[in-house]
Amino acid sequence: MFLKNSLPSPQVMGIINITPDSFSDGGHFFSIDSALNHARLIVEEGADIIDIGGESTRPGAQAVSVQEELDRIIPILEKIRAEWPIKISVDTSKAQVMREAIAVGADMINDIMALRGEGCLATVAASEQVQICLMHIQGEPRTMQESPHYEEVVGEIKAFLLERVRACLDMGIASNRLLIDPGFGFGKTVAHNLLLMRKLDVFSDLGYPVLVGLSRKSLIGNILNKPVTERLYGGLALAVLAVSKGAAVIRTHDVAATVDALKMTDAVLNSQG
Ligand code: 7PM
Repeated sequence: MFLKNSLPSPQVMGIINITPDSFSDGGHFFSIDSALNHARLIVEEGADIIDIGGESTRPGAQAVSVQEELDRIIPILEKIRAEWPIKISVDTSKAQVMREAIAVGADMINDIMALRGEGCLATVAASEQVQICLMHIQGEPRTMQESPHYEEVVGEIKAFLLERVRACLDMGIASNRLLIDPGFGFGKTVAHNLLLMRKLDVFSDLGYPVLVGLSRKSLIGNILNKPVTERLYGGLALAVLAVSKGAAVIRTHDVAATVDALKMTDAVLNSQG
């Protein structure tokens, strides 16, 4: 039955850990088995999308070579693709990684640099289907938290995302392949993050699905004064708020809890009468 005013149900994107293999020495080997076990859990817990990343975006993190990123991502992507019918997102800012991930069946590219890297726009444009999440970041991961500054944070991030959307459309990428993301924690103070959450409807009103990543972030740690292991409840509160302001996809480490929280939220938002 057609439900008047019903919105698409929010989707959950589960983050897969690709952790250094504890049996190797220099942290160059990544355990495929532990990544696949984690993928199975994410699927069983009801995620709609699984996000695979091979490069840490942590402030101060070492850059990873193209080959190393490929070695971490591609075998795991191929095995997930063969085993489960879940949508697969690849977290990368490198054109070559995008190209090879698309070739082995990635459904989405999640690029914290919003396709500003060399050859990235053309690579995504060359594929007919792949979706692309355009995220805002101020600065670069290594230094982004040193002194975030905006005159008007919501307007500046909106203008940035619209400029990246325009760049995609100009390359011939269909508008229904695009998602946008204000990039919580990426060159933002706590005050910036709180304002972005309060005004999240500004982004969902642009007409592109909004993806948000809030899971375990320092925004939560800062308000609750809790370490990263104790940020689930705070993260669920933010996920519910984000969906009530129109977010379409929640990126999270905690899939089972987020699926329940969003089913409940969706039942209320889409209830009739
Ligand atoms: C250190 C700093 C480690 C930041 C991990 C992170 C997002 C993302 C990430 C997001 C999209 C994290 C982040 N966050 N992709 N990748 N949106 N689209 O906490 O907010 O997971 S990495």
